[in-house]
Amino acid sequence: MKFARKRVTAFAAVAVAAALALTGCADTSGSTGGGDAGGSDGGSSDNLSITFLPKNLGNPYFDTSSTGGKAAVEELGGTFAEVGPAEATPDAQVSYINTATQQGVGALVVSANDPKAICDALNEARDAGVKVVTFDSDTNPECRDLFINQADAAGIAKVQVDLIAEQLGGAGEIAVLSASANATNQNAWIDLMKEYLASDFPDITLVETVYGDDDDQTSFDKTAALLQTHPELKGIVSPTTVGIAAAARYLSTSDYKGTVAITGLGTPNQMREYVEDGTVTAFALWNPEDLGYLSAFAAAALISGDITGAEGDTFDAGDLGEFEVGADGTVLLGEPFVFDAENIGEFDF
Ligand code: RAM
Repeated sequence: MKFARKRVTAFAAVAVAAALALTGCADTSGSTGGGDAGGSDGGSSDNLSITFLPKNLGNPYFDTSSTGGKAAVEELGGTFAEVGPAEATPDAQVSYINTATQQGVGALVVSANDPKAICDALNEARDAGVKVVTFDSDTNPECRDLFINQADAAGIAKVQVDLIAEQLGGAGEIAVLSASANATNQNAWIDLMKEYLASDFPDITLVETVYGDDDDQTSFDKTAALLQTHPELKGIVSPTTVGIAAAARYLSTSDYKGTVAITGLGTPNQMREYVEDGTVTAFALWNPEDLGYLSAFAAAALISGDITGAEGDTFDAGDLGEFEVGADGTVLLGEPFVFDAENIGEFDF
């Protein structure tokens, strides 16, 4: 697989993420204060204080995206911070947005738990001169300057359906174990999965979608409940790195191991043991470190006034090269990648 940034950075990413997890702290290296904030109407500024706000803290996926973001901000000579709530609930990010606005950060880089719930806070931030970049999970477009999309939503839906269809032999009952009920990214992918299932896999029935809230224990318990409620269940698709790891852990020590398939979106480091013990055949993802790195470069380009977020704007993203803003203020990182027993040993994130 050709992830655009050097793999060695992914190794470093894991070490930092592990250290953050151990201390239980957000990385606030570099203060987020001050600076002459420019306007969101295309004004320019040299206030390269960039704050990342993931859906929640304690998720290795976001630890890795923040590692990429931090590397980019440091490369640009700015100050990086990461803040966020413990739980991925719709409005839990509002207070963090308000604080960052009061601090006068140059940009906020946000993965939204809800497309609407944080909009007022984000627009107040923008009115105060903060550039707003969403990444991973978007808000409604009118609440941000840019959305950095990890991969085309239809492609993310397709790869997961293709994987479960292959693992099931094209027929049987499946369920979806998602993140939180309002998550923009998972809901978009699930809608597209349903369309693709209906058009291409008439013998696969999606019997239920449940929500583990991107919480490990909730996801684990929801997996157990699904298997109890649906005795004919043949597979689970979990389009969240938290959900798929919790479901695989449940299956790995249960009688369902090897008979109920689990696939979806996972990080190689969290899924490795379940691939090695035969619980999991294959799953997909992109490189979250690249996603964070690209998002930080996009934020910096907005802050400096190099771009406004208009379609056709181009900006430099360091090791990743040049990117162009597409329709609806969206920048696309790349394509999802499938991990399996053959290649998982090559990845460390
Ligand atoms: C979880 C989060 C994130 C999603 C990944 C695949 O880490 O829900 O938003 O993109 O899974």
